[in-house]
Order: sequence, then structure tokens, then C-alpha cells
Amino acid sequence: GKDENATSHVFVIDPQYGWRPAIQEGAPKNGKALVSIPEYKSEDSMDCDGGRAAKKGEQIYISMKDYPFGVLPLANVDVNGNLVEFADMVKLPYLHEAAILYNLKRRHREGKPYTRTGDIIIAVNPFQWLTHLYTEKKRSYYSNRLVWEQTDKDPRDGMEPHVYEVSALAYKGLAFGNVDQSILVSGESGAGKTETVKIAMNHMASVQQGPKSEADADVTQLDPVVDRVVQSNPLLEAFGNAKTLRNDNSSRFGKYLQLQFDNSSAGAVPSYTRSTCKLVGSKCEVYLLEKNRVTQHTEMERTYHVFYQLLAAPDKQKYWPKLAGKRNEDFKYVGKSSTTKIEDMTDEEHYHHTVKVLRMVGVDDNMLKELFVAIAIVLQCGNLVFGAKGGDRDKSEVTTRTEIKDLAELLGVDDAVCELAFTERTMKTRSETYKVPLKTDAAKEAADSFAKEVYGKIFLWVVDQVNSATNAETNYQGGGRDDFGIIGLLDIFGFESFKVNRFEQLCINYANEKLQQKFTEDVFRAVQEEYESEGIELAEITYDDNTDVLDLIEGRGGLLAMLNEECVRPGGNDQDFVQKALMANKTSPCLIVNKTDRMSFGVHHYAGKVMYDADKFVSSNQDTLPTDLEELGKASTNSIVSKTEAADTSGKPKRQKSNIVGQTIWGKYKTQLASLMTNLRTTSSRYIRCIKPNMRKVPVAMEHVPTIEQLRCAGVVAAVTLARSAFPNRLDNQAVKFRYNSMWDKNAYPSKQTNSMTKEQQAKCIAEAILTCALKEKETKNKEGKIVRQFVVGHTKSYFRAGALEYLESNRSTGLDAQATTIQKYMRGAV
Ligand code: AOV
Ligand code: MG
Repeated sequence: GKDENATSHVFVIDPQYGWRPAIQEGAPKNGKALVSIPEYKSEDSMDCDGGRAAKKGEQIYISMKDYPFGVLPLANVDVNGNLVEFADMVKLPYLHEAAILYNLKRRHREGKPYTRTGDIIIAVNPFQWLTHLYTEKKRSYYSNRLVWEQTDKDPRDGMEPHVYEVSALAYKGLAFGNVDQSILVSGESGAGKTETVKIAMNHMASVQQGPKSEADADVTQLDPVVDRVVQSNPLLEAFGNAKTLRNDNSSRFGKYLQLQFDNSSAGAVPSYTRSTCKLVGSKCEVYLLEKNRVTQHTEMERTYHVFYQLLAAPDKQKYWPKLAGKRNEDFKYVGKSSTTKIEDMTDEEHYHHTVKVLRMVGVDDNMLKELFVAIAIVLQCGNLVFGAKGGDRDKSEVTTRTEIKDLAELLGVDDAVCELAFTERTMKTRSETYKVPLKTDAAKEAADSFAKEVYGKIFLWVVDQVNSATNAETNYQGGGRDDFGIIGLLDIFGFESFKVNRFEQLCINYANEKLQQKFTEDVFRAVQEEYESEGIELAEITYDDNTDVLDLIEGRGGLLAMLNEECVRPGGNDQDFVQKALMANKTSPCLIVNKTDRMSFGVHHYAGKVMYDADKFVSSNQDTLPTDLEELGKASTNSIVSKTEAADTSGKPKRQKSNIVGQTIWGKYKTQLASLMTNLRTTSSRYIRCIKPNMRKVPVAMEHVPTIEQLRCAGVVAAVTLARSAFPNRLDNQAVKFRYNSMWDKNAYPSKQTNSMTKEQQAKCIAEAILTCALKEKETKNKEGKIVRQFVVGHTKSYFRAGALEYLESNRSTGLDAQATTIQKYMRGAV
């Protein structure tokens, strides 16, 4: 029977803290539960700390209707009421958002940034270097245990989760399974994606050297290729990263780095004593560099690191004598920078490092000069000031004469030619070609677009240099083969939702939708495998995918198609785009109409609703430079600036000029993403979800609300729930018997067990009978009037629908202590 006095540790919804711990006093009555809410000084101290011994706060009645399934989520606590922590969240007996949050919080506070949920690693940014986690000893520990030791059971049992576990398993999958691998790292800005990728890469460089003894664990000798591969990351950061409000070293581009392994002896007897699978090179593909940052950034932010590095260089005048004595504030695109150090190094130190790595990837003195001159050209474009020409407002000229002369000198063109390229536009009709003068604003815009274009070329040029120095397809002679085993590392911008969201956010969120789709597929596949091994029918599992959103974005007549149409239509504009897109997609469940603003529309993304401001969508999507500026670039004596076809890092055939839609930014991006996805689908993927625990970038602290938000966006909650799809909670069949025996009416629901059965089979029968009895009242009917079972019993475990286990809990005879006892036994793997 029910015990009116049973108490349980639970979580309650709190507007400020998302979830807070509380103690439920007795079973709920009339949809209300009596709960006492302990007092806490701060969010940091908010934890389950000693249960009933903790200072009791006020007792209030809580309406259960705010809670999914009409029950309060139970906390995973021990007999003392302390939160129990799980390195693998799949093992959490009570699984829900609050349990995930508090589990991560507790581990984060204890200096354990990594938590596993099945095969996914959640990495909470520690914002302090926990150096003991990243030693060569640690690296070989993970490689020895996970790669080189032979074992039948899951070798991760009893191991602390780590990025190294992901890299080791990926390496093993390639070396011994001969299947290409990928590691997909995601998370919001500043969550730690780029650092995580570097950590994983350093590990790959180490694991490929083969098993190591304790004694030589601290000796690492990287061969030159591996060194180049490892160093290529910081080099790309100099050109593609910048200080933002969220992250001092924010990547402003997406990156897919493919590590190439010579795996030619795979298929031969796998050798656990030596490494046959060697890292021999890498190939990097980049996505959507944020070019706007070249010409403008907010006061608290910076433009790309390399500009500051050049200006801090003691020998900068060797690239261009006029750079001598020039400071940041002498260039408008750079301006004042209050930052003296990025990642603990001054701009000057970074400069030396950048140059060192540039040389390492084969850039000689001559090309180094070309590169820095190209950068100076970009800087110089920002210093051009335009004024009305001879008082005529329809025409413009450069009023800063020395600046245009300097720019012309750097470009190696005549200064009159240079000026005309910015102040006039050549128009072509079928029969004639003529020039129209530009007003000052348009001329300024032309100078900015030129600068952005040049910087885009610089960036791709650097990527090309890195690729040609590291790509094994061209550099590697060994092994006698030209295709390599691949481990791909994806470091891509996380989901973004700002106050004002623009074209760039839609592109970024689109990429995240694509990745989410794959993530869901993969997680679902894993669930499928688990249920199959438990002998459970799959028919009952359904999950929400994001096909609807993807249809809205990339489908026929979707947002992308409408925007591309508007971009090729003469007179195409942002407002018409919005109106046409709304019309064409009015049946989409994911489109949000903004009745008060014709320039705005919204999308229901998997991670939440985002409103977009269509201002500049059409122009942002266009990728064609006016011919005058294209010609100016071509005329330059600087070989990086004069490159006509933007360096193609994908190695695919050059785009066709006739296909205008294929030439829009988004059109190209879609193609790039599609090829990335195709590529990823041939690999076995592993996921690392990075979480930024607080916005202050400080150690230890975890702010609940933003963390919960990220867990939702990263699909962590969904994934864990999906991982336990339909049946999020689980208990060993033995535990079911132990715990709910008292709710079992043996006469009405006899068990079908027989003596000839194994213990396991008997437990299964008993669990089946108990649960059928105990959950009888909880049964619901679906739309078709069919009874929805609240549980299924597998070979070893029982699986419960959300709410069912909580229902059992609040209706069984004993309270808190039994809750804790079960968990304790659960932890010991006993029961
Ligand atoms: P991001 O790549 O996810 O942001 P980063 O990898 O650049 O984020 O990490 C941001 C900062 O967090 C780093 O500069 C470090 O100071 C710190 N950090 C990250 N990971 C660790 C770690 N494992 N240990 C210690 N500190 C860490 V962006 O590129 O902005 O989306 O566009
Ligand atoms: Mg980054």
C-alpha cells in the first residue's frame, strides 16, 4: 500500500535556476505535491547535499501540471541524500534534463570536464588548463587500454571519459576495422570545439606511434609530416580566428580536417604490438569565412589575428618600408586594440610563430613577402576616404591622396587606374559598354568589397599552402597506394540565435540542421542495436527528425531556392524575397510569419525558434565582384591578389560561369555541405558536444539556464532521451523485483516462470508480471485507441516510458531510503 510519509529527492522548475533540488513530502494529491525547497546561498552551492539534513526551506504545494507526465523528476541520490555522479549518463537510473544538468555540474566542479552518454562525449569547458589530463602518460594510457590491449568487454568500463577515448576508438576503428572515421565536434562559440579538435589531433599523432611502455611515455618524437599536420591548426587560426565578445580566439570559419593514414597493411593480421596504421598527412576543407569582419568589427572585438601580428612584427618594414612605425590605430580596419595577449601570447610572439609555421609548410621568403604585402593591401583599402568629385555629388574621388598612392604601389598598378576602379562602374549591355560614376558611399563600398575579396583569397591561399605541404596524396610515397584511411575532424560553428539574426546565421543554422539530422540517425541506429540485443520489438520507437525544417530551407521552393531566384532577378530585393518565400512555404509547419515586419521571418529550428532579419540577404548571397574590381585584382603584380579563380580547396572541377545559382554564396555552400554530408556518411561518426558552462569564461562555475539551453541545442537531452527513446528509464529486471514486489498482486498477475529457466529468464518473467500489475492504472490509449504499454521487458532490463518509473516511485510503499539503496546497488552493478 501507499506510505503517506514517504519522501523523495526531486527537482523542481525554477525560473531563475532552471531546476533546483527539493524534497517531495509524500505522494501527490489532487494534482499537487507538497515540496520543501532547501535554501541555498547561490547557484554554485545548489546541489543535493545531505538530503533531509540540509536546511529545510519553505514548504509549498506544487502543481504537477507544469511537469511533463505529471510527476516531479527524481534525483539520483545516495542514502545520505547526496547526488550520485555517473561518468556515463546512460547509467543514470532517473534520466531527465535536471539529472543531466546536475551530473555535469558536479563533475565540472570536481575538475572532470568530460562525461559520457553512451558513445557521445559531453565536454564542459573547464576554462583552466587541467594539465594532468593532457600528459603524454594520459595519452598512452588511453591508447594502450583502448587500442592496443585485447579484451572482450567494453574497455571503457571504469575509465574516466576523455577526448582521448574518442580519438583512440576512432583510430582503432580505422586501424583494425579499416573503416574511415569522423569525429564531429559541436557547441556554441567559446564552448571549446577548436581546443577539443587540437587535443584529439595531438592524441592521434601519439597513438599512431604504437604501444608505449610507462618508461617511454613521456618521450614524443614527431616526424616532420606529423609535426606539420599538428602545426597547421594554429596557422589557420592566425588567419581565420579573431577575438569576439564570446571567445578571444573565435574561429570565424568552419573546418573539416581529414587526417590521412597509411593503412595499407590493414586486413593483414591486426597487430596489437605495433602500429601499422601511420599518420602520413592531412587535408583541410574550409567553410564560410566571415569576410565582413575584415572591414568592420565592434569596439570590443577585433578583426583577424594576423593583422595585429603583422603590425606587431619588429621586421614589418621588410615587407613594405612604409609599415615602419605604423600602429594599429593607423589603419581604420584595425583600429585600437585593448587586447595585449591572446591565449597567453602577445601579438608579436604570435607573429614569430605564424612565420615559423609558414616556413614549415614551405612558404619561402619571397612568398612570405607576397603574403604580407597582400595583407597590407587589405589594410590600405580601409584608409581610402572618398569625397564628391569637383563638388558633383554623383561622382566621387579619393581625397586621401597618399593613401591611394600607397595602395597603388602595393598593388603594382597605376594610381589613376586604381582610383577609377573604385569610383566608376563598367556597365555592359548586349550592344555597348559604358561607365557610370559612383557616389561616395558606393565607392567606399567598392573599396570594402575589394578588401574582403582579397582577404578571402589570402585565407584560401594559406589553406592551399597547408594542404600542399600536408596532403599525402601528393607528398607521400610510402605504402604504394593513393587512397588513405581517413579520420575526419569537424570543427564547425554551433547553432546561433542572436537578437538580430542575418544571412550568416541562417547559413550556420542550416549546417547545424544538416548535422543534427545525421546525429539523430546515428543515435537512433545505436538505440536500435541496443533494443535488438535486448530482444525488444522496434515497432514502438518513433522519433522526431528535422526533415520538415530541412525541406523549408533547402527543398524545392524553399528559402534557399527563393533567395537564389531573387538574386538573379533584375531588381531583386530583400523584401520581395521574404514575401515570395512566405507565400511559397505557407504550408510549412516550420515557417514563422511576422505580421508586423515585412522584412522578417522565422524558422522553427530543432534547437528552437529563430527570427531572421532579411536585410542584406540578397546582397550577402551574391558572390560576384563588379568587373572593375575583378580587373583591378587581376592587374596586380601581387600573385596572391591577382589569382583569378579563388583557390579551390576541394579539388573539384572549377565552377561553371553559366550556372548563376551555383555561384551564389549559399548555392556553393549547399554544394559544399552536401558533399561533406556524403563524405561523413561513408565514415563511422563519433560525437563530442562542447558546453560553455558560463558566459564569464571562469573556471568551476556553472550557470544553469545557459547550460540547459545548450544541452537542448546540442540535442544532448534529445539524444539521451532518444537513446532511451520511448523508454527513457531503465532498471535491471532483478531490481524491478526487489523494488516493486510489494505492488505485485501475484494472484491476479501470475508470473510465467518455470524452474527450467535460467535465472535471467526467471527475472524477466517476474518483472513482466510485476510491472503489468503495478502499471495497470497508468496505461493510456493512443489516437487509434490502442493501448500504449508503459514498459517493455528485455532480456536483462526493463524499459519504462517517461513518467512510468516516477509513477511507480511515488506509489510504492517505501520512500527515500529505498530510492537510494537501489541506486547504490545499481552503481555497484549488483542487484
Ligand atoms: P570554440 O572553438 O568552441 O569557439 P575554443 O576551442 O576556441 O572555442 O575555446 C575557447 C576557450 O576556452 C579557449 O581559448 C580556452 O581558453 C578555453 N578552453 C577550451 N577548451 C579547453 C580545455 N579543454 N581546457 C582548458 N581551457 C579550454 V568559436 O571558434 O568562437 O565557436 O567560433
Ligand atoms: Mg573555434
